[in-house]
Amino acid sequence: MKKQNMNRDWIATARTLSQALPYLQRYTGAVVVIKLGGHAMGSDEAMEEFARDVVLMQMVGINPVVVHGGGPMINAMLDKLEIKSEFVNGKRVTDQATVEVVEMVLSGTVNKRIVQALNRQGGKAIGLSGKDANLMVCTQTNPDLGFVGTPTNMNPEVLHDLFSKGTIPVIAPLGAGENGETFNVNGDTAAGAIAASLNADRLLLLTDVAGVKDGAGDVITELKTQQIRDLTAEGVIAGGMIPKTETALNAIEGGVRAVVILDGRAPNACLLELFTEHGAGSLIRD
Ligand code: X2W
Repeated sequence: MKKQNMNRDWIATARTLSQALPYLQRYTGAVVVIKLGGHAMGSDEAMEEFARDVVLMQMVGINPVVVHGGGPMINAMLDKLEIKSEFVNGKRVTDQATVEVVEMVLSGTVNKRIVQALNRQGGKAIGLSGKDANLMVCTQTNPDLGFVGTPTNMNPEVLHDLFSKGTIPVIAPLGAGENGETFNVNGDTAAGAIAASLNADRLLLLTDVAGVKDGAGDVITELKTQQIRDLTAEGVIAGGMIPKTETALNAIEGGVRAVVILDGRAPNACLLELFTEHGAGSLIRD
């Protein structure tokens, strides 16, 4: 009995792989930018699973780029150091002391955790931030926010070099200022700007909600950009979803083919989205 069940499992696995063929063909050579938010980063097991999915993407011919956040990890370190921090419209007010902690946590701990997880799964990942090779040059967003940056000049050549070597870039959302400043960039904003600079085929925004919800609270699986604008005007899209949908609209305007907002804590979220008919979360396109 047990043996028969096991056979059935293996047959299902083989069928799943076979059914993935059209999707694998569709995405060969595609650039997929994955934003991994701090809230979507779970246990070591969840990180291992995420890493396995990204390495698999690379093995089947996709060029994945991971852009990460780490807001909760920055909060924990600021608390430890007794540095107070507040958010205005979803952006952390960032003074000199804060930006040093942001860089230490994002480029240090968080970035290297992801790099190591990918490498442990057999990938070849390299960690960098927007400062490396002037990937993301920023100007100050608003003097009231201190060292918070808006990406103004993207130099993605280094990413193409890494793709050609089969390397997976893992990017911390810090930007270089024209005068040598370090800018703290919202992770979604950075992912959108990087995806646009690469004319990415997909930007996957992994978060801790299932997707964009309608008035009844059900996830909308596919939306046009105009629907996003309408639902925002009606107040259906509100709160923490607004920075995500704004990122999606800007990315699409900047040349990204489609953006997906999905729950990064769901098992194999990225694979489900890319390689099955079912998809995951909310797909937004023009
Ligand atoms: C963010 C950068 C990290 C981030 C911050 O300081 O928290 C700004 O707010 P999540 O995990 O994606 O939220 N930067 C300007 O965006 O992390």
